[in-house]
Amino acid sequence: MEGIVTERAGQKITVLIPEESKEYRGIPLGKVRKKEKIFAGDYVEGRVVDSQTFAIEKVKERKNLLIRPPIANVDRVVIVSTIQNPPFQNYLLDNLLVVYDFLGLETLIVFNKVDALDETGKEELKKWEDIYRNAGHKIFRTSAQTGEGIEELKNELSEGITIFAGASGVGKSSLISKITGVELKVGEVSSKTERGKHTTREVRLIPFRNGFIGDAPGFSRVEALNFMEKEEVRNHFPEFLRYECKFSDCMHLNEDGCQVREALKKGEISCERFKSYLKMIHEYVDWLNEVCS
Ligand SMILES: Nc1nc2c(ncn2[C@@H]2O[C@H](COP(=O)(O)OP(=O)(O)O)[C@@H](O)[C@H]2O)c(=O)[nH]1
Ligand SMILES: [Mg+2]
Ligand SMILES: [Zn+2]
Repeated sequence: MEGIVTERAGQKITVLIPEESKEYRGIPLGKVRKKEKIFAGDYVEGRVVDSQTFAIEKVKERKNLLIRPPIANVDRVVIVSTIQNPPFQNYLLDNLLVVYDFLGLETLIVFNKVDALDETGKEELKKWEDIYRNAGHKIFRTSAQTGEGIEELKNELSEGITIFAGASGVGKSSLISKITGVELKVGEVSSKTERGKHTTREVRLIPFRNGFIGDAPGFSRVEALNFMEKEEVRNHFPEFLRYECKFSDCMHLNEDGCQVREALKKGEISCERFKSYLKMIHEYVDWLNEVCS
């Protein structure tokens, strides 16, 4: 029989058998125990031993494994931000977009707490939505409080394993609770302040439609260069890929015939996004102030 690990907390492994819609305590058999670790998100094969126990005979090959918290076979990441309370951090969002795209995951951008925006906040939201939509990203506005935008978001999460990521306090746990109907701890302390106290945080995948949803840590900082080479970063700004520069290895800095720079001049690429790109790769260009005032 086939199952999926929905929870891994210390020695405790929970396996859901979708066929029966029932959860069992998973016990890895000797061969498995010696060979590999088991993580939430792992697809496993085995047999039901008694009404509470599932013997894990095999862990299927993982397509990926995210760390902190460890979750295997993630398909999609909902990156949650707010414009106000806490204030929007576009550099954090840009790093998360680059890193998850590099890892081969689908990314969705959610602006949450739209119920609580003042007039300035509403203007800001429009501005950033335009920027990310033009860059080619999928965007949702939501309120975990009023339910605005929740149905549209739900419809994107029907299959596969989805995790929610973003700064702490933006409403990740609130959104997951609203979507799945399963109560999660809201206002929980960020993983940063927790670090050291708990080395591995427990993860739980919550069944939703034909897929699963998991909470991820509140990142306060993520740097693309911790995951990839400097030359790789430009490949994960989808709007840059629309342009063909004179040199195929163009870093869009000071090269001749750089079409990304031309697109910036014409306003086709956002200066905010380009500034994030430069910051990510620790570069500076003299022409920036002239083009992006
Ligand atoms: N006004 C408003 N508050 C929200 C919304 N979503 C979450 N909150 C509040 O924001 C705080 C942090 O939420 P939480 O879900 O714990 O954020 P997390 O750290 O990203 O998991 C809590 O006090 C929530 O009640 C929303 O859509 N609107
Ligand atoms: Mg949370
Ligand atoms: Zn270029």
